[in-house]
Amino acid sequence: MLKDEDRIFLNIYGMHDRSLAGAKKLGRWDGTAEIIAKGRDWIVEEMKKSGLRGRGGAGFPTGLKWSFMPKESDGRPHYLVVNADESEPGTCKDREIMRHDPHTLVEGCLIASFAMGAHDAYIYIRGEYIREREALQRAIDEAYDDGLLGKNAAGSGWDFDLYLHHGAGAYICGEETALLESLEGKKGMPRMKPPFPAGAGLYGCPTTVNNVESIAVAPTILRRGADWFAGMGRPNNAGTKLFAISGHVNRPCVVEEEMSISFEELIEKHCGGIRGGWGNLKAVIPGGSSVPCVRGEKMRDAVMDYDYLRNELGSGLGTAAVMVMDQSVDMVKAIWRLAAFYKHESCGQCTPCREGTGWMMRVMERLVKGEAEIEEIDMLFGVTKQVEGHTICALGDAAAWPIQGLIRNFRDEIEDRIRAQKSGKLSAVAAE
Ligand code: L3W
Ligand code: SF4
Repeated sequence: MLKDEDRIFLNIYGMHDRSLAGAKKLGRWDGTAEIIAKGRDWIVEEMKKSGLRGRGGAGFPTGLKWSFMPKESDGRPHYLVVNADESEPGTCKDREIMRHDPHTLVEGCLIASFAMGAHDAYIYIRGEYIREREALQRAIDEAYDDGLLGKNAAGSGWDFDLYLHHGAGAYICGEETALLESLEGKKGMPRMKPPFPAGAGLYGCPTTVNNVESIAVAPTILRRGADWFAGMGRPNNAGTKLFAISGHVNRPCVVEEEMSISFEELIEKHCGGIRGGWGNLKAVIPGGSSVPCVRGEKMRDAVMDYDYLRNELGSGLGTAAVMVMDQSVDMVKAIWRLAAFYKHESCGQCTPCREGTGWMMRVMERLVKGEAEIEEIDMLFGVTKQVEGHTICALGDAAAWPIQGLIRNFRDEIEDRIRAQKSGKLSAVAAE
């Protein structure tokens, strides 16, 4: 359980003044120049030692990613790009940072950019985030007025400019290379990797793309030390994490907790328990809509971190958007809705995803109506396997995994539905 003194995000829900003056009282921008004076190598090594894994969904080690940026300049500028296109269904944690604690991010951008030799950084913010854009722009303007950005930023000797770019509301622009395309003024379509952005990213230049939370925690890690951060959570799952808990809990919330907290403790301590009690828990999607659902009874003792959810439950921590579903939820319909989402958001450039998402959605539609044959369940599973791992970007996997989770965990519900339809017992409401 996270101790109060170990919290990084001190202004979730905006209980304090979020202006620069208020942020400074909370310790933001404290000794930024001193951190930078320790040099690029020290910062990157410290980030590696902290064990921070990327908070955007994939959990790739942040310090390692920073180390991929070329040490020497070959004449091309380096860029940091912050992925603030928070669009994963269920995910609303970065929103809290940008609305109420924006200086954690702005300070993080300066330090991270210095560590990667970047004099410019872009924050790409989701189209729907109007208030967040305004709050963030205010923070950027304040930082310029105070000499924290611009020439000799924060007295560090490093010249640094930070730009905010407002997206137009497409889920796929959260995929890092689609985001770069969009930032360049093109249609947001993912690029083939490799090359990874560190080799050829924005305008073909060395670029690191990091999630908002990953960048926003960096200044505190560097102030308090890698060992402090690494001392929280289980090995390989270090630190604190923002969890966004929605659905059938008594008090949905965004909360910072220690990584590897148990699901039960997370829900009891911060959400007032499951609606109707633990016996009423049916399923949980623990990491945003792209990870498979898990049956409720398996979740109670679950450890909320990357390795446990993946290795023990076949799911994932993803963005730590924890969606809780009680017995009132029709699982087949819920996953059909996600299938429709991915079909809508597919950019269409690769065949398995373009055709597969439509195909999977249509079969899911027939399953909702109970109009399919039982054998089609295995066929649908087979199609998800044809899509998974055969596409340019992770959207194909993201479309396949929720359906795989449904079939693995709630096959009985699908079969019951087909049988009920055949015997004329499927209610009109269930099938609509
Ligand atoms: C250099 C290598 N760089 C990997 C970098 C790569 C990227 C990061 C992770 O998808 C997942 C997705 C969603 N040399 C490298 C390398 N990198 N190998 O590491 O890469 P990757 O491909 O594992 O994942 P990704 O494409 O970044 C992200 C899942 O997250 N997700 C949520 C997404 C939604 C949001 C949101 O709304 N905020 O993030 C939830 O599960 O499905 O699997 O930077 O370049 N050899
Ligand atoms: Fe586009 Fe889907 Fe291919 Fe990703 S997997 S590039 S979203 S068609």
